[in-house]
Amino acid sequence: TTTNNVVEETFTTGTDGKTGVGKSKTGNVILNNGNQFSCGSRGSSVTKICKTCDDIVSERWVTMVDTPGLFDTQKNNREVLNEITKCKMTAPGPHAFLFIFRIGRFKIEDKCTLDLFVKHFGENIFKFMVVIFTHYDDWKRDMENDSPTIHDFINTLPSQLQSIIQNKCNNRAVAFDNALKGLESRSQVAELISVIDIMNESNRKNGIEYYSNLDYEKAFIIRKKEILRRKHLRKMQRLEEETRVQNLIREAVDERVKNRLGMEQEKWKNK
Ligand SMILES: Nc1nc2c(ncn2[C@@H]2O[C@H](COP(=O)(O)OP(=O)(O)OP(=O)(O)O)[C@@H](O)[C@H]2O)c(=O)[nH]1
Ligand SMILES: [Mg+2]
Repeated sequence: TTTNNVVEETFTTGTDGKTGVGKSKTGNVILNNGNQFSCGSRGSSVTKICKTCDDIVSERWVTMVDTPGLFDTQKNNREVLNEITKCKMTAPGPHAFLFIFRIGRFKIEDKCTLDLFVKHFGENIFKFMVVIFTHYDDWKRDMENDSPTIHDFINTLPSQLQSIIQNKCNNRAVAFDNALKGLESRSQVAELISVIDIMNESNRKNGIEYYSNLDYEKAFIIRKKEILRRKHLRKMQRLEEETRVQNLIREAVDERVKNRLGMEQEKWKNK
């Protein structure tokens, strides 16, 4: 809402996803202010560190964080997730996570990207997640039907991802054609902002404002517990293996001693 030209509403959001899917370009399109975030069609990952930029979009301040992508061509996923965390967890916390996929054939790496992200930030992240499918222009070109919707595309995805979008993200998915200009481009941004508004409104009703440090700490504890559980499991497996080998040795020794004794007894009997 605006009162006397003062923008009251404000929110922080960021682009996340695999490298090269169009995160930075989408950030630029949302902010409508040119090339704040470097993007490009290159053979290796473009965005290396997070960058924050803000502007008025649909009558509110939007702070946008552009992040590097997972499966970066040089950095490992742990380094990328740490870089995203450093930037995302600046107070108070993001109101939305824009998880970006490139429209097209869904690959194992796409699923891994989402899994890694959710493992790192915890299941609570779904409350703030909106999925954006970029390269909508490619999809439109390929379709015979004149006006395919993004939900037509979602119906073609593997059922696991369909279910995540429909159930965990409450069907919050928007298509972006980042090649569009002018009004057409702004109308897709307005659609996204209205999806975020509805999400924020519903979160506020449940007493949640943004993804907080507490959400992150909860996820951190779950991750640590999982690491400890796996370590414990490996230790138990090692112990079991050691005991099994020791028993085998003992059995073999017992067998040899028994045979030896038998032979000695035979010798005595025959004397
Ligand atoms: N035609 C078309 N091109 C797009 C679209 N979205 C992004 N691109 C192009 O895809 C290329 C990669 O986009 P980036 O925004 O750099 O991708 P990124 O996810 O930020 O990549 P990294 O920073 O390397 O992880 C650029 O050349 C963009 O112009 C889209 O919707 N349609
Ligand atoms: Mg980028």
